[in-house]
Parts: sequence; structure tokens; C-alpha cells
Amino acid sequence: LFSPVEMAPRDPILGLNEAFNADPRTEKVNLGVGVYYDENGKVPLLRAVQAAEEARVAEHAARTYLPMEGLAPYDLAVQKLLLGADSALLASGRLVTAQSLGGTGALKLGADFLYRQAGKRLVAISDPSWENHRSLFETAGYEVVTYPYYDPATHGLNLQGMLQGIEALPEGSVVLLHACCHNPTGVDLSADQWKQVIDVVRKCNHVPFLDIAYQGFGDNLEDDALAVRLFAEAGLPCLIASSFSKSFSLYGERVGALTLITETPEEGERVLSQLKRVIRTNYSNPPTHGAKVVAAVLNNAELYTMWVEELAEMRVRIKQMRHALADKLRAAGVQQDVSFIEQQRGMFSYSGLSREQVARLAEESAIYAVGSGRICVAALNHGNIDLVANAMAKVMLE
Ligand code: PLP
Ligand code: TYF
Repeated sequence: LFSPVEMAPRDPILGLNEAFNADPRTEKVNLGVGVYYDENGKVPLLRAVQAAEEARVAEHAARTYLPMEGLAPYDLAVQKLLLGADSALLASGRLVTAQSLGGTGALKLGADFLYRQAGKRLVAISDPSWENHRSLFETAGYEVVTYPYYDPATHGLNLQGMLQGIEALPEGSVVLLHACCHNPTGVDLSADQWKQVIDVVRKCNHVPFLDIAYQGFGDNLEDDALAVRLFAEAGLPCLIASSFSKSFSLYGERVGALTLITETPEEGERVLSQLKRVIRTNYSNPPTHGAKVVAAVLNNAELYTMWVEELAEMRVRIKQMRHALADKLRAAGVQQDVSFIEQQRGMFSYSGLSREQVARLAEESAIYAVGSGRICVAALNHGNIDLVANAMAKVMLE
């Protein structure tokens, strides 16, 4: 039975952890996986999360099943974060939200739903995108194509290419968009640029599927939801995959949600009934703990304020590391303009390092980055930044 099973290729990002862990050198830095580390190089347990967890444990609550679509106060809190607490959509009956197993689970629910209920077979993702987007949609039965996004010459957005690429897709294609803090490039759209994308999506009857895994890491929770709110205002049916892995530092609890903006309350009811069927036939119902904790923080004024502050601390620290890295590269003699490192948003910098340079970093300096040149700025701290900047400068200068 199992003898013909071939070895699967490693996940290009998660596989790096294995190589990093196996490296015997003591001074080593893992800039691969997108995880936020604090100044001490630790994955933080947020104070707001700890307070909510302590209250939850003290309750000694029974562990019954959750509804298929998850915890109601959690789903409502997700809608408020996405659309704003004063959005008219909240009470409209047009929003459908289901708790999911992280942002990845939300993407898969959306992919399966659109495949089964809307007959979708083609999805376009940005070039480049998170590696898992392609494999997830391919596994769900889709043909995956790309639209232009990143312009290596400017380290910025190729807006014309993006608009033309999306317009050239067959009518009614699913278009996956990073709502903020694009992974891997850190390049985001302005309000005006989003409006141009929305016009094309509307004209072509495409299905917008927004992935928001870093809300709060760009400017703040409200401004980072801009794209979601512009699509909602435009009145287009839309899917949104939320992840709280990073913003709550709850990676292993798998807290995410899929939200669909439907056109009428009656349509919302039908959509929810079919979404529940996708859930039921996959994992029946979601786990309790992470959603209870996130809902407790989002629905309690004091804990919410605490969380917003902690999120700001993470965001500010990353930005400081961007400036420090750019400054140290300049000080080490790098002549090329590295200000893009300071301008890119979210956890990552698309450093422009080639595959060969990334390989040299690992070999010569035990610094691990993704082959595409993506580095996780959130893994830098005052203790390792000199090592990283000097090693990067070395491979950039030679
Ligand atoms: N979407 C993007 C763009 C991501 O970078 C990630 C990262 O993990 C995810 C989705 C998945 O998030 P989760 O870990 O919550 O499944
Ligand atoms: O891009 C990243 O590094 C994060 C973490 O299969 C991640 O999004 C990476 C790969 C993967 C799952 C999560």
C-alpha cells in the first residue's frame, strides 16, 4: 500500500526551520518563517491574551461542541474589526462569518465553497504571493494563475500590470488579494489604487477574495482594513479570510475566520447553510480555546485597549528594525538605495537578495532567509542585527 508513496517536497518556508534547527553553529538567525519575535527573540504571550486565558481557566467551563460556524460573539467581533464597529452591514443580515482553523482554514473554506456552490475553477494570485496560496487552491481543484504585482526595478507596485492582468482574466475569475502587509513583498496599495482594482474587478464580474493576515501591522487596525471597507462600500459580493495568528501571537491555536459579504439577508442564510455543510464534512466544528480568548479580548473594553497597545508595540518594533537594518547596510558601505526596506509594510522585507546570495548567507553566516530573498524583519533585534546587516552587506558588496 505505502511502498509507491513518494517523498513530498518540503514547504519552502516551513522547511527552513528544519535546516535552521539542524545547524550546529551557536550564532544563527532564522529570518525565514513569518513569526513575530520580541526584542529578546521570544514569541510573545500577549498580556491581554494571558488575562483572558486566566479568566477562562478560572471558569472551569465544560467543553461542549461549538456550532459549526463557531462562537457567535467571536464571529461578530471579527465582522466589527473588518468593517468597523459602526458599519451598517453589521446588522444587515448580509454578512456571513464562520470561525476557521487559522487564516489557512478560512482560505480553504472559501475555496471549497466557491468550487462547490459557484462552480469556480480558476483563481488568480499575485506574482509573487504566499507560497501556500498556490498549493492550497490547486489542492482544492483550481487552476492557479498569477497577475503582475511587484516591480523589482522600483521595489514597488506594478499597478498597470496588475490592472491589465486582472482585466485579462476570464470573466468571473476568483481574484485573491492581500488586504494589507503583502506577503512576501511588503508592498501595499493606496486607497486610489484599490479603487482602480475594484473598478476592474466589478467590470469583469470577478470574485474578490481578500486575505487579511496582518491587520494592525501596517498602520493600525482601522487603516489596515481599508481594502475590505472599500470593497464593502463598492457593494461587491466578496470573501474575506482573517487570521489572528500574528496579531494575537496565537499561531498554534488556529484562530481565523471566513467572512462573506452577500447581497441580501435571504442570500446570506442560504450561503451560511452551504458553508456549514463545507465545515461539517471537513471537521464538523471548530475548536473552542483560541476563539474564546480572542472574543474575550475583542469584546472587553479594557482587554481590547491592552491588545491595541501590544499590537502597536509589535508594529513599532518592526519599523525600528527596518530603519536600523537600512542604516546599518548604508554604514557598511552598501551604495544601492535601500530605503525600500524602510517603506515596505508588515513583517517582511523583499530584500532583493538573489537565491545565490540567500544561500551564501546560510552557508557563511548561519542566517536563514527564504530563497526568494524574503526576510522576516520581525525576527531582528538589537542582539542579532549587526550580524545580519554585516552578512547582508558582505554578499551585496561582493
Ligand atoms: N495568508 C497569508 C498572506 C499569510 O502570510 C499567512 C501566514 O501564516 C496566512 C494566510 C495563514 O495564516 P494562519 O497561520 O492563521 O493559517
Ligand atoms: O509566510 C510565512 O512565513 C507565514 C507562516 O505553509 C507560514 O505565513 C509559512 C508557510 C506555511 C504556513 C505558514
